[in-house]
Amino acid sequence: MNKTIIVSNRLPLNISVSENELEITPSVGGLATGMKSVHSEGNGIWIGWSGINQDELSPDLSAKVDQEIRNEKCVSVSLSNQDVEEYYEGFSNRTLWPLFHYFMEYTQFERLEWEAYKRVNEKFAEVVLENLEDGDTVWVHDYQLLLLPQLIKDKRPNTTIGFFLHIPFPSFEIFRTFPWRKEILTGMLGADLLGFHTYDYERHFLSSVKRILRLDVHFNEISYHDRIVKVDSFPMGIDYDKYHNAALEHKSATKEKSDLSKRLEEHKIDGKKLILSIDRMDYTKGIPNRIKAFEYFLDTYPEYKEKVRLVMLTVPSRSNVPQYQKLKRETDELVGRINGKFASVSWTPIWYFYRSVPFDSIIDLYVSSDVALITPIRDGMNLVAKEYVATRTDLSGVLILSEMVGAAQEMNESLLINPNNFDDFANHLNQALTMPLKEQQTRMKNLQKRLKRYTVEKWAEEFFKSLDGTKQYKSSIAQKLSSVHEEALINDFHKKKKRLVLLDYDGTLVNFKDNPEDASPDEELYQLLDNIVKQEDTTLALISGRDKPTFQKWFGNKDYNLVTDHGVWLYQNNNWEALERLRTDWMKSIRPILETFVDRTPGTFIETKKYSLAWHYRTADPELARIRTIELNTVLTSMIANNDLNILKGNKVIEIKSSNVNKGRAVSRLLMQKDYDFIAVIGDDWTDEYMFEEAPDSAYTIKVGAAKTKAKFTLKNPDQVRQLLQKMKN
Ligand code: GDG
Repeated sequence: MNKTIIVSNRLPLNISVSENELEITPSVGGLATGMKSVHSEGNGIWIGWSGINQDELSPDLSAKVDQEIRNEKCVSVSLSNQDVEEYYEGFSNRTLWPLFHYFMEYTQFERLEWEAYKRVNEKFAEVVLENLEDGDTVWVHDYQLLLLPQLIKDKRPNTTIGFFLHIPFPSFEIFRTFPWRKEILTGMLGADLLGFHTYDYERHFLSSVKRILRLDVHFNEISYHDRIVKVDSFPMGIDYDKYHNAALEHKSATKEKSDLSKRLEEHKIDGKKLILSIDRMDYTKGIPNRIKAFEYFLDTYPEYKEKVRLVMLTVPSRSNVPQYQKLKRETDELVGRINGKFASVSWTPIWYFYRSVPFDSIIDLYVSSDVALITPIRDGMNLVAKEYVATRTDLSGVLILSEMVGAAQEMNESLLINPNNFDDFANHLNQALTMPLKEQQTRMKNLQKRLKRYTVEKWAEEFFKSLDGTKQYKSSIAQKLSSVHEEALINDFHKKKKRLVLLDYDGTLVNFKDNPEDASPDEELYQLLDNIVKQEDTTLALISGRDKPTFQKWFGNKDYNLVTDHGVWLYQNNNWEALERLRTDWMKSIRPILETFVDRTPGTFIETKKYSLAWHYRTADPELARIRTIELNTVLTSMIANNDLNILKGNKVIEIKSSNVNKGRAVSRLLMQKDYDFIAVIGDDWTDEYMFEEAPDSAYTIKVGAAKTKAKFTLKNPDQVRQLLQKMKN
């Protein structure tokens, strides 16, 4: 039975070992909850690091740990202290975490740690591969494992792989600074589906893919070699019922009040109000900023002195990393200073806890607080905001939420603020504290409605549905030219007596270059083509959008048939013949238009061919080029109506030429010359689709690259085409 393998840096288990005694408790975090149904289904497993260094345990105890982990349907990846130091605390938390959260000043680029990151991702890949069977699906989580999807895909190309990033994906301007940006992107592209919390992160990722890897992106699909990678947003939810029911129970008469709950209630007498914040002690969460803004609030609205209190729960995190130690000191000092500034005999403005508390205490805090103040500087999603809303069983309470967190995209009914604007901060806090109950309830009701529907289980389910959908791509794009097909093609080629081989040039026989003149044929290519054409009864035709002079220069002394300018000219038996009668008088009115586009779009240029004009935008900024191509298309469409012209959209080029010319017409002319019994057609471009259409059913039609095509088969790139031609040698 096919299974699902979940992979994350940490296993969803808490393991403690003391005096040779072992205690394992399943973790109750959001991710573990969301994955519960996926994980428990069939023989699904979860792969990750156990959080302890098993090398330091006795062999007996280590084996016992492994066994206990297995009992929980988990498999551990063993990490040494050095791995943890360099890959986890180092590259993950001192490079990726700050960079992806826009904290460039905290980001360090250490080659040694990058090497460790690669090494540990490979360790994870090894364990995944050991446990992977045909038909299994793999779902990889988060920024510690960005290279893992490709490492798995390389070894097991048929495995369906999903990846979800729990933190933001930064804008291109930030991501481009990263020394190993290409490796990270290609690592992620090993997945069939890439999920982000919000559309903005998805958009940033696609922008980097376009700009850095220069790949084609259609809406949210990336053509990558012979695959299509889908990118989408899936905002992670919470286990709504768990929080809601815990809050109901908290309020039930039978439940005995906890000490914390009693203390919180004591504070609320005489209509005093509690404001709550809960976060890990992390610089992304904006803790010092929040304290300073609270000070500004008390200065601006002094009437709230002795009337409100900020309860701040900060949970210790990554305390080995220097920036976190500094943050802790800064927070301690700020709380001390502000409490000192405002405190009276009976009141301190901030209650500050630096510790982790049990789940019940979290519920106590949520239930007792009138306002939740969730103001990170940057946060992938933020589940605390959602949990607070879920616990408001009487619909009272106000959520103040930073615009910079993923959750802000779907929690419009909260009071959204820019946490760096202290006036905004103070005014909204005042608004929250004076908000009529009716308005609180209306807002809370709408917030709850969405959270109830889009729970963490639903999130996992939606991701899986979409991941399953990517399997259809594999069947909807033409099938890869497998070794079986290849063998059939070659055998057929050698057997038949009237053979025709039709080949496009750019993107098919040679890779694209920034400047088309640089993509001239190399010695290997001449050899390969010569080897085909010198076989008896074989016609070889190169069919290209290139112009006649260029092909004359490159291939004029060869025995190949040449079709240039997309089908205008045919070269056979040392003779050029015009297949179409073409006008060029339109060029003088179209060229100035193209020139304005060149002026306004850096990196683009006009190529003048005998019968056509081509606007190339391969090296332009892809986002700008996308806008300009739509613009140009609109302008040209209105211009050409009376001119009998055609606009061809090629690979990063728009070409304008007399209408009715296309490669297909040239192909049908060649097909009429002889009763061919073997026909192979290979091309990569949109314009080559005309050739595939014209070819008879019995032909071997091959598209280079991944895209929807009329061809029967695909090959990845010009290298693979050359390997095929090599095998067609006599
Ligand atoms: C990353 C992304 C994204 C906190 N203190 C205690 C405690 N908690 C629980 C909360 C909540 C969770 O921890 C924190 O979740 P967040 O989403 O706020 O933040 P990160 O840990 O930074 O998580 C984040 C998330 O991944 C999911 O994709 O939302 O943006 O940074 O559930 O309730 N729980 C207990 N005691 C505590 O002291 N029991």
